[in-house]
Amino acid sequence: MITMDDIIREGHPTLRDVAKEVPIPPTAEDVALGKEMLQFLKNSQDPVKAEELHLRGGVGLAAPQLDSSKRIIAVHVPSVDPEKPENGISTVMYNPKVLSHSVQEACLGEGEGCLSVDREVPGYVVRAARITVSYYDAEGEKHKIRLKNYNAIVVQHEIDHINGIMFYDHIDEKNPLQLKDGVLVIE
Ligand code: FHF
Ligand code: ZN
Repeated sequence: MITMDDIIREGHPTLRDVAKEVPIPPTAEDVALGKEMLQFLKNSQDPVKAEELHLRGGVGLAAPQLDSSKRIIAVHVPSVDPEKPENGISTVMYNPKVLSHSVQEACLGEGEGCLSVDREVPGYVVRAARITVSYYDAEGEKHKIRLKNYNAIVVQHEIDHINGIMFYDHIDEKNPLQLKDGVLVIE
């Protein structure tokens, strides 16, 4: 089981490496890792388990955060509307790739945080509002999906990790809370 002790923190060089593609179909080891990553996210969002295990709540996790320099990410964003579970996303992606993105930009109104960053970093993290992503699943099947708003932001945060990029790299250090016109603010 993955716990906070397995997550490396900023300053660890692996977080700045470009992770390696994984073989497709994924090896049994990579399938097991993906499952563990998704289970960590579920546990971290379960109030009872999160307290027992001292987990910080997370909606995404990338293999490099576990000091494993592989292009594997997990995302677990439950839909806010129980009538529309398709608005959420819960999956493991092997070799995910952003095929295209909107010109329109978006950011979270609260800024972003990271399981590998034990401090608050204020500032807007401006990203694409919509992306088209390809990835392989645990069975080696290829998928191509369109994501928007919050789901798109989370997946971009995770794909950044497999490219050695941290969320604060996107923050304007001179004017962290200044937004250009037209940037969609997600509350
Ligand atoms: C999080 N947590 O998941 C943040 C951090 C925008 O690479 O957003 O570092 F648990 C992955 C509902 C709403 C339930 C929010 C991507 C952020 C990715 C993890 N928590 C939440 C929740 C959260 C990071 N990460 C603050 C830990
Ligand atoms: Zn992160």
